[in-house]
Amino acid sequence: MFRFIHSADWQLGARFSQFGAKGSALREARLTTLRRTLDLARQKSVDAFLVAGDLFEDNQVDEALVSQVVGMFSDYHTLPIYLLPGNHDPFTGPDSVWQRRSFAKAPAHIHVLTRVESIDLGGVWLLASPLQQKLSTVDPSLKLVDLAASVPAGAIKVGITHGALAIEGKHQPNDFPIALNAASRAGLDYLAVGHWHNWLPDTDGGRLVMPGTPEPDQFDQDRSGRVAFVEIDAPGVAPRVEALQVATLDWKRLTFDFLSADASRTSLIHALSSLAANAMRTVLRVELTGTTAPAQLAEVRTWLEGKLSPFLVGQLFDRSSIALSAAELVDLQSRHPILAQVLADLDQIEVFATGAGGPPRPPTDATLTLIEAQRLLAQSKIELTALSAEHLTRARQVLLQTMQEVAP
Ligand SMILES: [Mn+2]
Repeated sequence: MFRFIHSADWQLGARFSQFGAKGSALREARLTTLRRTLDLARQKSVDAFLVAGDLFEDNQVDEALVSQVVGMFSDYHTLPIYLLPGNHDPFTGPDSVWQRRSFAKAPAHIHVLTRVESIDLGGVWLLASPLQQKLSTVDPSLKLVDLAASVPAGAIKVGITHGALAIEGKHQPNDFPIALNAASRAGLDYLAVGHWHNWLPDTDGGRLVMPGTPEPDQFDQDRSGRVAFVEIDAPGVAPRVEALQVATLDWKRLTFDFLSADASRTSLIHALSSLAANAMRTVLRVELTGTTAPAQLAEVRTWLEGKLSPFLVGQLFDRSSIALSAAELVDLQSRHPILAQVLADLDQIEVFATGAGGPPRPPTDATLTLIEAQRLLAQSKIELTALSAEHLTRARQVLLQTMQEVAP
């Protein structure tokens, strides 16, 4: 039996600059998670610890980080560790992170898979296809086909590589597209893949696994924060794969919608109190949506800022738009006559496109003709009839915000 941990996409050194000074807490969390995962590997006495690419955010990460990571791996001297260069940290030669002094001095149980090679782990073969560039249209698992044929038949064969899965419409052509049958095509018992940050289940009869990032880095990842714990009883026997939850931080997104402000406030109070116990481990974003008056927006912002302060990261993300009174609108239009004309043209386009006008407005000199509207839209390859009221509403919101932000 062969038992191992398969992880990928640690992206150590990722900056998280969108969170300002809090970014360092997120960087630190990744190291906490790595240490926890190595502890788990030791508790389970696994035969190997695999990183299927993108251990590092890029090849330019600080030497202090590289030294810290190699130092951490060094503490687990009974655990064979195999690190594969991915597209973020490709093995490009002397300038790659794998050529740093820390790796040159690393103890022998830390292996960097810098070339296409097969490694004998004692009746079990690890077959590696590392990345040596940031982009390629070639499937990196193709190199594993010949490699697998060159090792003794009747051995357990585990491949490791990095790239997108070649799922129609879900990958870029130059993002190392890996065939969905890459494991069975090469006769592998298991293919450890990294690249996408959500766990991708049930591919190639359960032999091809993408575990996702062990530490979430986006709000919409519902299947991240895991590593794969894999057991293979014998050659040709389906692997047992268990997702181990290892993440340190939880990313949550909540919404306050001004269209239903009272209900939003009630449900936010409820949601925030359920997150309170774990606040220092939560990266929280509250999105403001809908339309509201400036005074109400200010009141809600102040209220929310107080509620968000206990969280490790508490981010207000304002997607709401300002509802202006008729007097405010007249004032704005008089200060921005050209943009006011654009606003009137948008209203007119909505009449042409949908037969109905936008919101009532103080009268302007709407002079846009149907022919002119079609000519203007054609320049942007837009069919007048393809425009919906929602498109025009969005365009007006952007314009109104611009009018309020630019100096009169
Ligand atoms: Mn990647």
